[in-house]
Parts: sequence; C-alpha cells; structure tokens
Amino acid sequence: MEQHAVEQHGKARPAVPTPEPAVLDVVVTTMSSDSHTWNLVFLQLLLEELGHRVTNLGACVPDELLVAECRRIEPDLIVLSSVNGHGFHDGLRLIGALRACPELAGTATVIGGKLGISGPGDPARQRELLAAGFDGVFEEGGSVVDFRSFLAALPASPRSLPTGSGALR
Ligand code: B12
Repeated sequence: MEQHAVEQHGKARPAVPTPEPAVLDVVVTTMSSDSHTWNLVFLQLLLEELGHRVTNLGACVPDELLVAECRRIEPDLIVLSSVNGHGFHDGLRLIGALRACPELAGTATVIGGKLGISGPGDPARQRELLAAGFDGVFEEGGSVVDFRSFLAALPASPRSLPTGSGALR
C-alpha cells in the first residue's frame, strides 16, 4: 500500500500532550447533626462531573461511623458539608478525630456550606477551622469556584499534604 509522509507546513507546532488531571477518591459527607441532603447530592455530581470517584456517606453520619469509613476507604480527599448552622462546631470536633488517626492525619480534608448562623465569610471562623487542621474552608459566596481551584491544585498524591496547611485557601 502506498504510504504518504506527513509534511509540516506553516508555523503550527505538533501538539504536546498535557498531563491528565489526578483522579481522586473522595468521601463526601455531612455531620451527625445535619439532615440536609441536596448539598451532598450537588457536591457528588460536581466531583463526578470533574472525573473523580465519590463515596457519599449521606446525612446525619455519626462521628465514629464517619471516621471508620474514612479509615476503611482511605480517600485522597474528605469533603465535609454542613448547612444547618452547626457546621463550625461539628467541624472542629470532627477534624480533631480525623487528624488523631495516623492513616488520616495527612489526608486532604475540607469543609464548606453554611457553617454558622451569622452569614457567610466570617474570617475568624475560617482561620479557626484552618488552624484546627482543615486544608480548605469554603463558605457560601463563590465557594464552589474556589473549591474547583482547590481541586485543580491538588497533587496526584494529596495524602502528602502537610496537616493543617490551610495554604490553599
Ligand atoms: C430543604 C431544607 C431543609 C429540609 C432538608 C431536606 C433534605 N432532604 O435535604 C428540612 C426540612 C429537613 C430542613 C431542616 C432544617 N433546616 Co433547613 N433548609 C432547607 C433549605 C430550604 C434548602 C436547602 C437545600 O436543599 N438547598 C439546595 C442545596 C443544593 O444548596 P445548599 O444546601 O445551600 O448547598 C450549596 C452551598 O451551601 C454549597 N455547599 C454546601 N456544602 C458545601 C461544601 C463545600 C466543600 C463547598 C465547596 C460548597 C458547599 O454548595 C451548594 C450549591 O451551591 C434551606 C434554605 C435555603 N434556601 O438554602 C434551609 C436551611 C439550610 N435550613 C435551616 C435550618 C435552620 C434548618 C433546621 C434547623 C430547622 C429546624 N428548626 O428544624 C432543620 C435542621 C435539621 C438538621 N438536623 O439538620 C437554615 C440554616 C441556617 C444557617 N445555616 O444559618 C436554612 C439556611 C434556612 C434559613 N434561611 O434559615 N431544611
């Protein structure tokens, strides 16, 4: 069969393959006090649309179950969502329990939603959550855009993130 050599014309460069974004195993969950579910459905769909694998633990997850499931799954990322106004206090309690497990001490962990009852974007609340060990805090008002940037910046093996870095937010 006759072969045709491909000649390059003009200045266009051959396409350079770009690295595939990391596919993450993500646990999405809310906390024991919170019975809202559409926030979790939204986050699951968002993450899956971006190509990640999601385990959604659902609403009103007791602390012990949440920690046990994260130890079993060993996800790359844990996403805590709360909208009932108790998220700040629930989050502080939970991040302590997660960071106390050697397997989860370095796992990227973020929290978001409506975390208090005083409206979004309380900087003191965000600082306290970051200092307690969260890697990102995403309250309402552009939170999803910021969360997508956070995801894009996660390395292939985000388990190596330093605990409580907070630097990504
Ligand atoms: C539906 C609803 C309920 C339903 C929930 C049913 C269900 N299966 O989910 C029922 C009736 C059970 C309910 C109960 C209560 N609710 Co309610 N509920 C709502 C309501 C009307 C809509 C929530 C919803 O589904 N939104 C759709 C989803 C997709 O949006 P979302 O939850 O806001 O999540 C978005 C963002 O927050 C963000 N987000 C959320 N989490 C995360 C995490 C990350 C990492 C990121 C990046 C982003 C992110 O992304 C989502 C998309 O933008 C809201 C009011 C409102 N308009 O928001 C009140 C609301 C959340 N409820 C409220 C309250 C107070 C309660 C109750 C305490 C009422 C009571 N006295 O009993 C209880 C709490 C029960 C409990 N144990 O948690 C308050 C919370 C107040 C606050 N945080 O300041 C709200 C805001 C109403 C209000 N304005 O007062 N509720």
